[in-house]
Amino acid sequence: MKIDLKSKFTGALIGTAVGDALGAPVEGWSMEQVRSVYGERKRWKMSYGRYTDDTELMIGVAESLIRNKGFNGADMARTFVRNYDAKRGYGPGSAGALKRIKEGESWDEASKKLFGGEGSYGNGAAMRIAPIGLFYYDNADALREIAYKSSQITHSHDLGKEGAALQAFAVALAVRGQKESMLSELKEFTQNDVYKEKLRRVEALLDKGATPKKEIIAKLGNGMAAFDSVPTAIYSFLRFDSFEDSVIYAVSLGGDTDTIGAMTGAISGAYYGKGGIPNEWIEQLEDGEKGRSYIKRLAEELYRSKEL
Ligand code: R7I
Ligand code: MG
Ligand code: MG
Repeated sequence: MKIDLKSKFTGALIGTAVGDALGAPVEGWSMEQVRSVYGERKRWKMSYGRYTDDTELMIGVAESLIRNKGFNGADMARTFVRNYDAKRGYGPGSAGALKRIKEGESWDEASKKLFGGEGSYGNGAAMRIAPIGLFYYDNADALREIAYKSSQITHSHDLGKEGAALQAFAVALAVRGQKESMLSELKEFTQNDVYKEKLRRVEALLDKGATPKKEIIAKLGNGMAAFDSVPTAIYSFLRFDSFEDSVIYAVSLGGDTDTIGAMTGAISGAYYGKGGIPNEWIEQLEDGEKGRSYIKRLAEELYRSKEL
């Protein structure tokens, strides 16, 4: 079945928000604690519906790409600063970089001072990257370059940037309908040994089929580091045949649930389109000033800016 491109753009952005909102109430919880909230049922009810920093930053990426008809680092950084709402629960590194930018430091310098000058390898650049995966879905070189540059605003560590590029490329491949060949394409795309090893593990685990969640967590990770969460999202997408099953699985692993949910939701939404996302979840999403209606409009504008 051919899913139209506009629906895929909407699916990726709304999918990010849905995964984020499902994971938000249980972020940092163990697998067992998550089960105690959502239960063993196959269908999950979204009770909360508010998104976190993951989606707020994703919105900023989309807004800036649309306004500039492509990447503009200073504008994207300013947009993050303008949209910043501490109640959405930002990672300390991202919050620190945005504060420095607000105080006048340049967009591509502020993040370098984090973590003793190492820069952050958190998943904060990857979790917001869906609009870049969409905008550059047909150009892998531009996608890599812009994924790295957009990461630099908050994440200057190579592992933070590579995780963002990998997540962006997974979204791009999903837009192109490449699920079967996704893993081999990703393995070829990544330039980093840490991610190459993680992708080898993803492949071995997929070949193995049903595997205890504890083993998935041990081998792929469920934490806030990009290399402990981006491969987990890719696995969660590839392992199942629907948006719903993939995102429920991602959140059920516990740990950084909103973020692994958001990233799995982005890839799955880009693959199945908006129609693949359960309506009850979309309707439960907040719909204030920058809620679900706004996110849908952003996806449509991003799609139009791509078509022009
Ligand atoms: O990556 P970031 O924006 O965090 C995103 C997370 C998501 O779960 C969101 O939902 C939100 O809850 O926050 O924020 P960072 O602080 O840059 O990175 C996340 C964490 O990764 C840090 O707080 C550190 O624990 C760890 N980390 C590092 N630790 C040591 N050395 C990241 N980089 C380093 C490092 O270089
Ligand atoms: Mg969050
Ligand atoms: Mg998180």
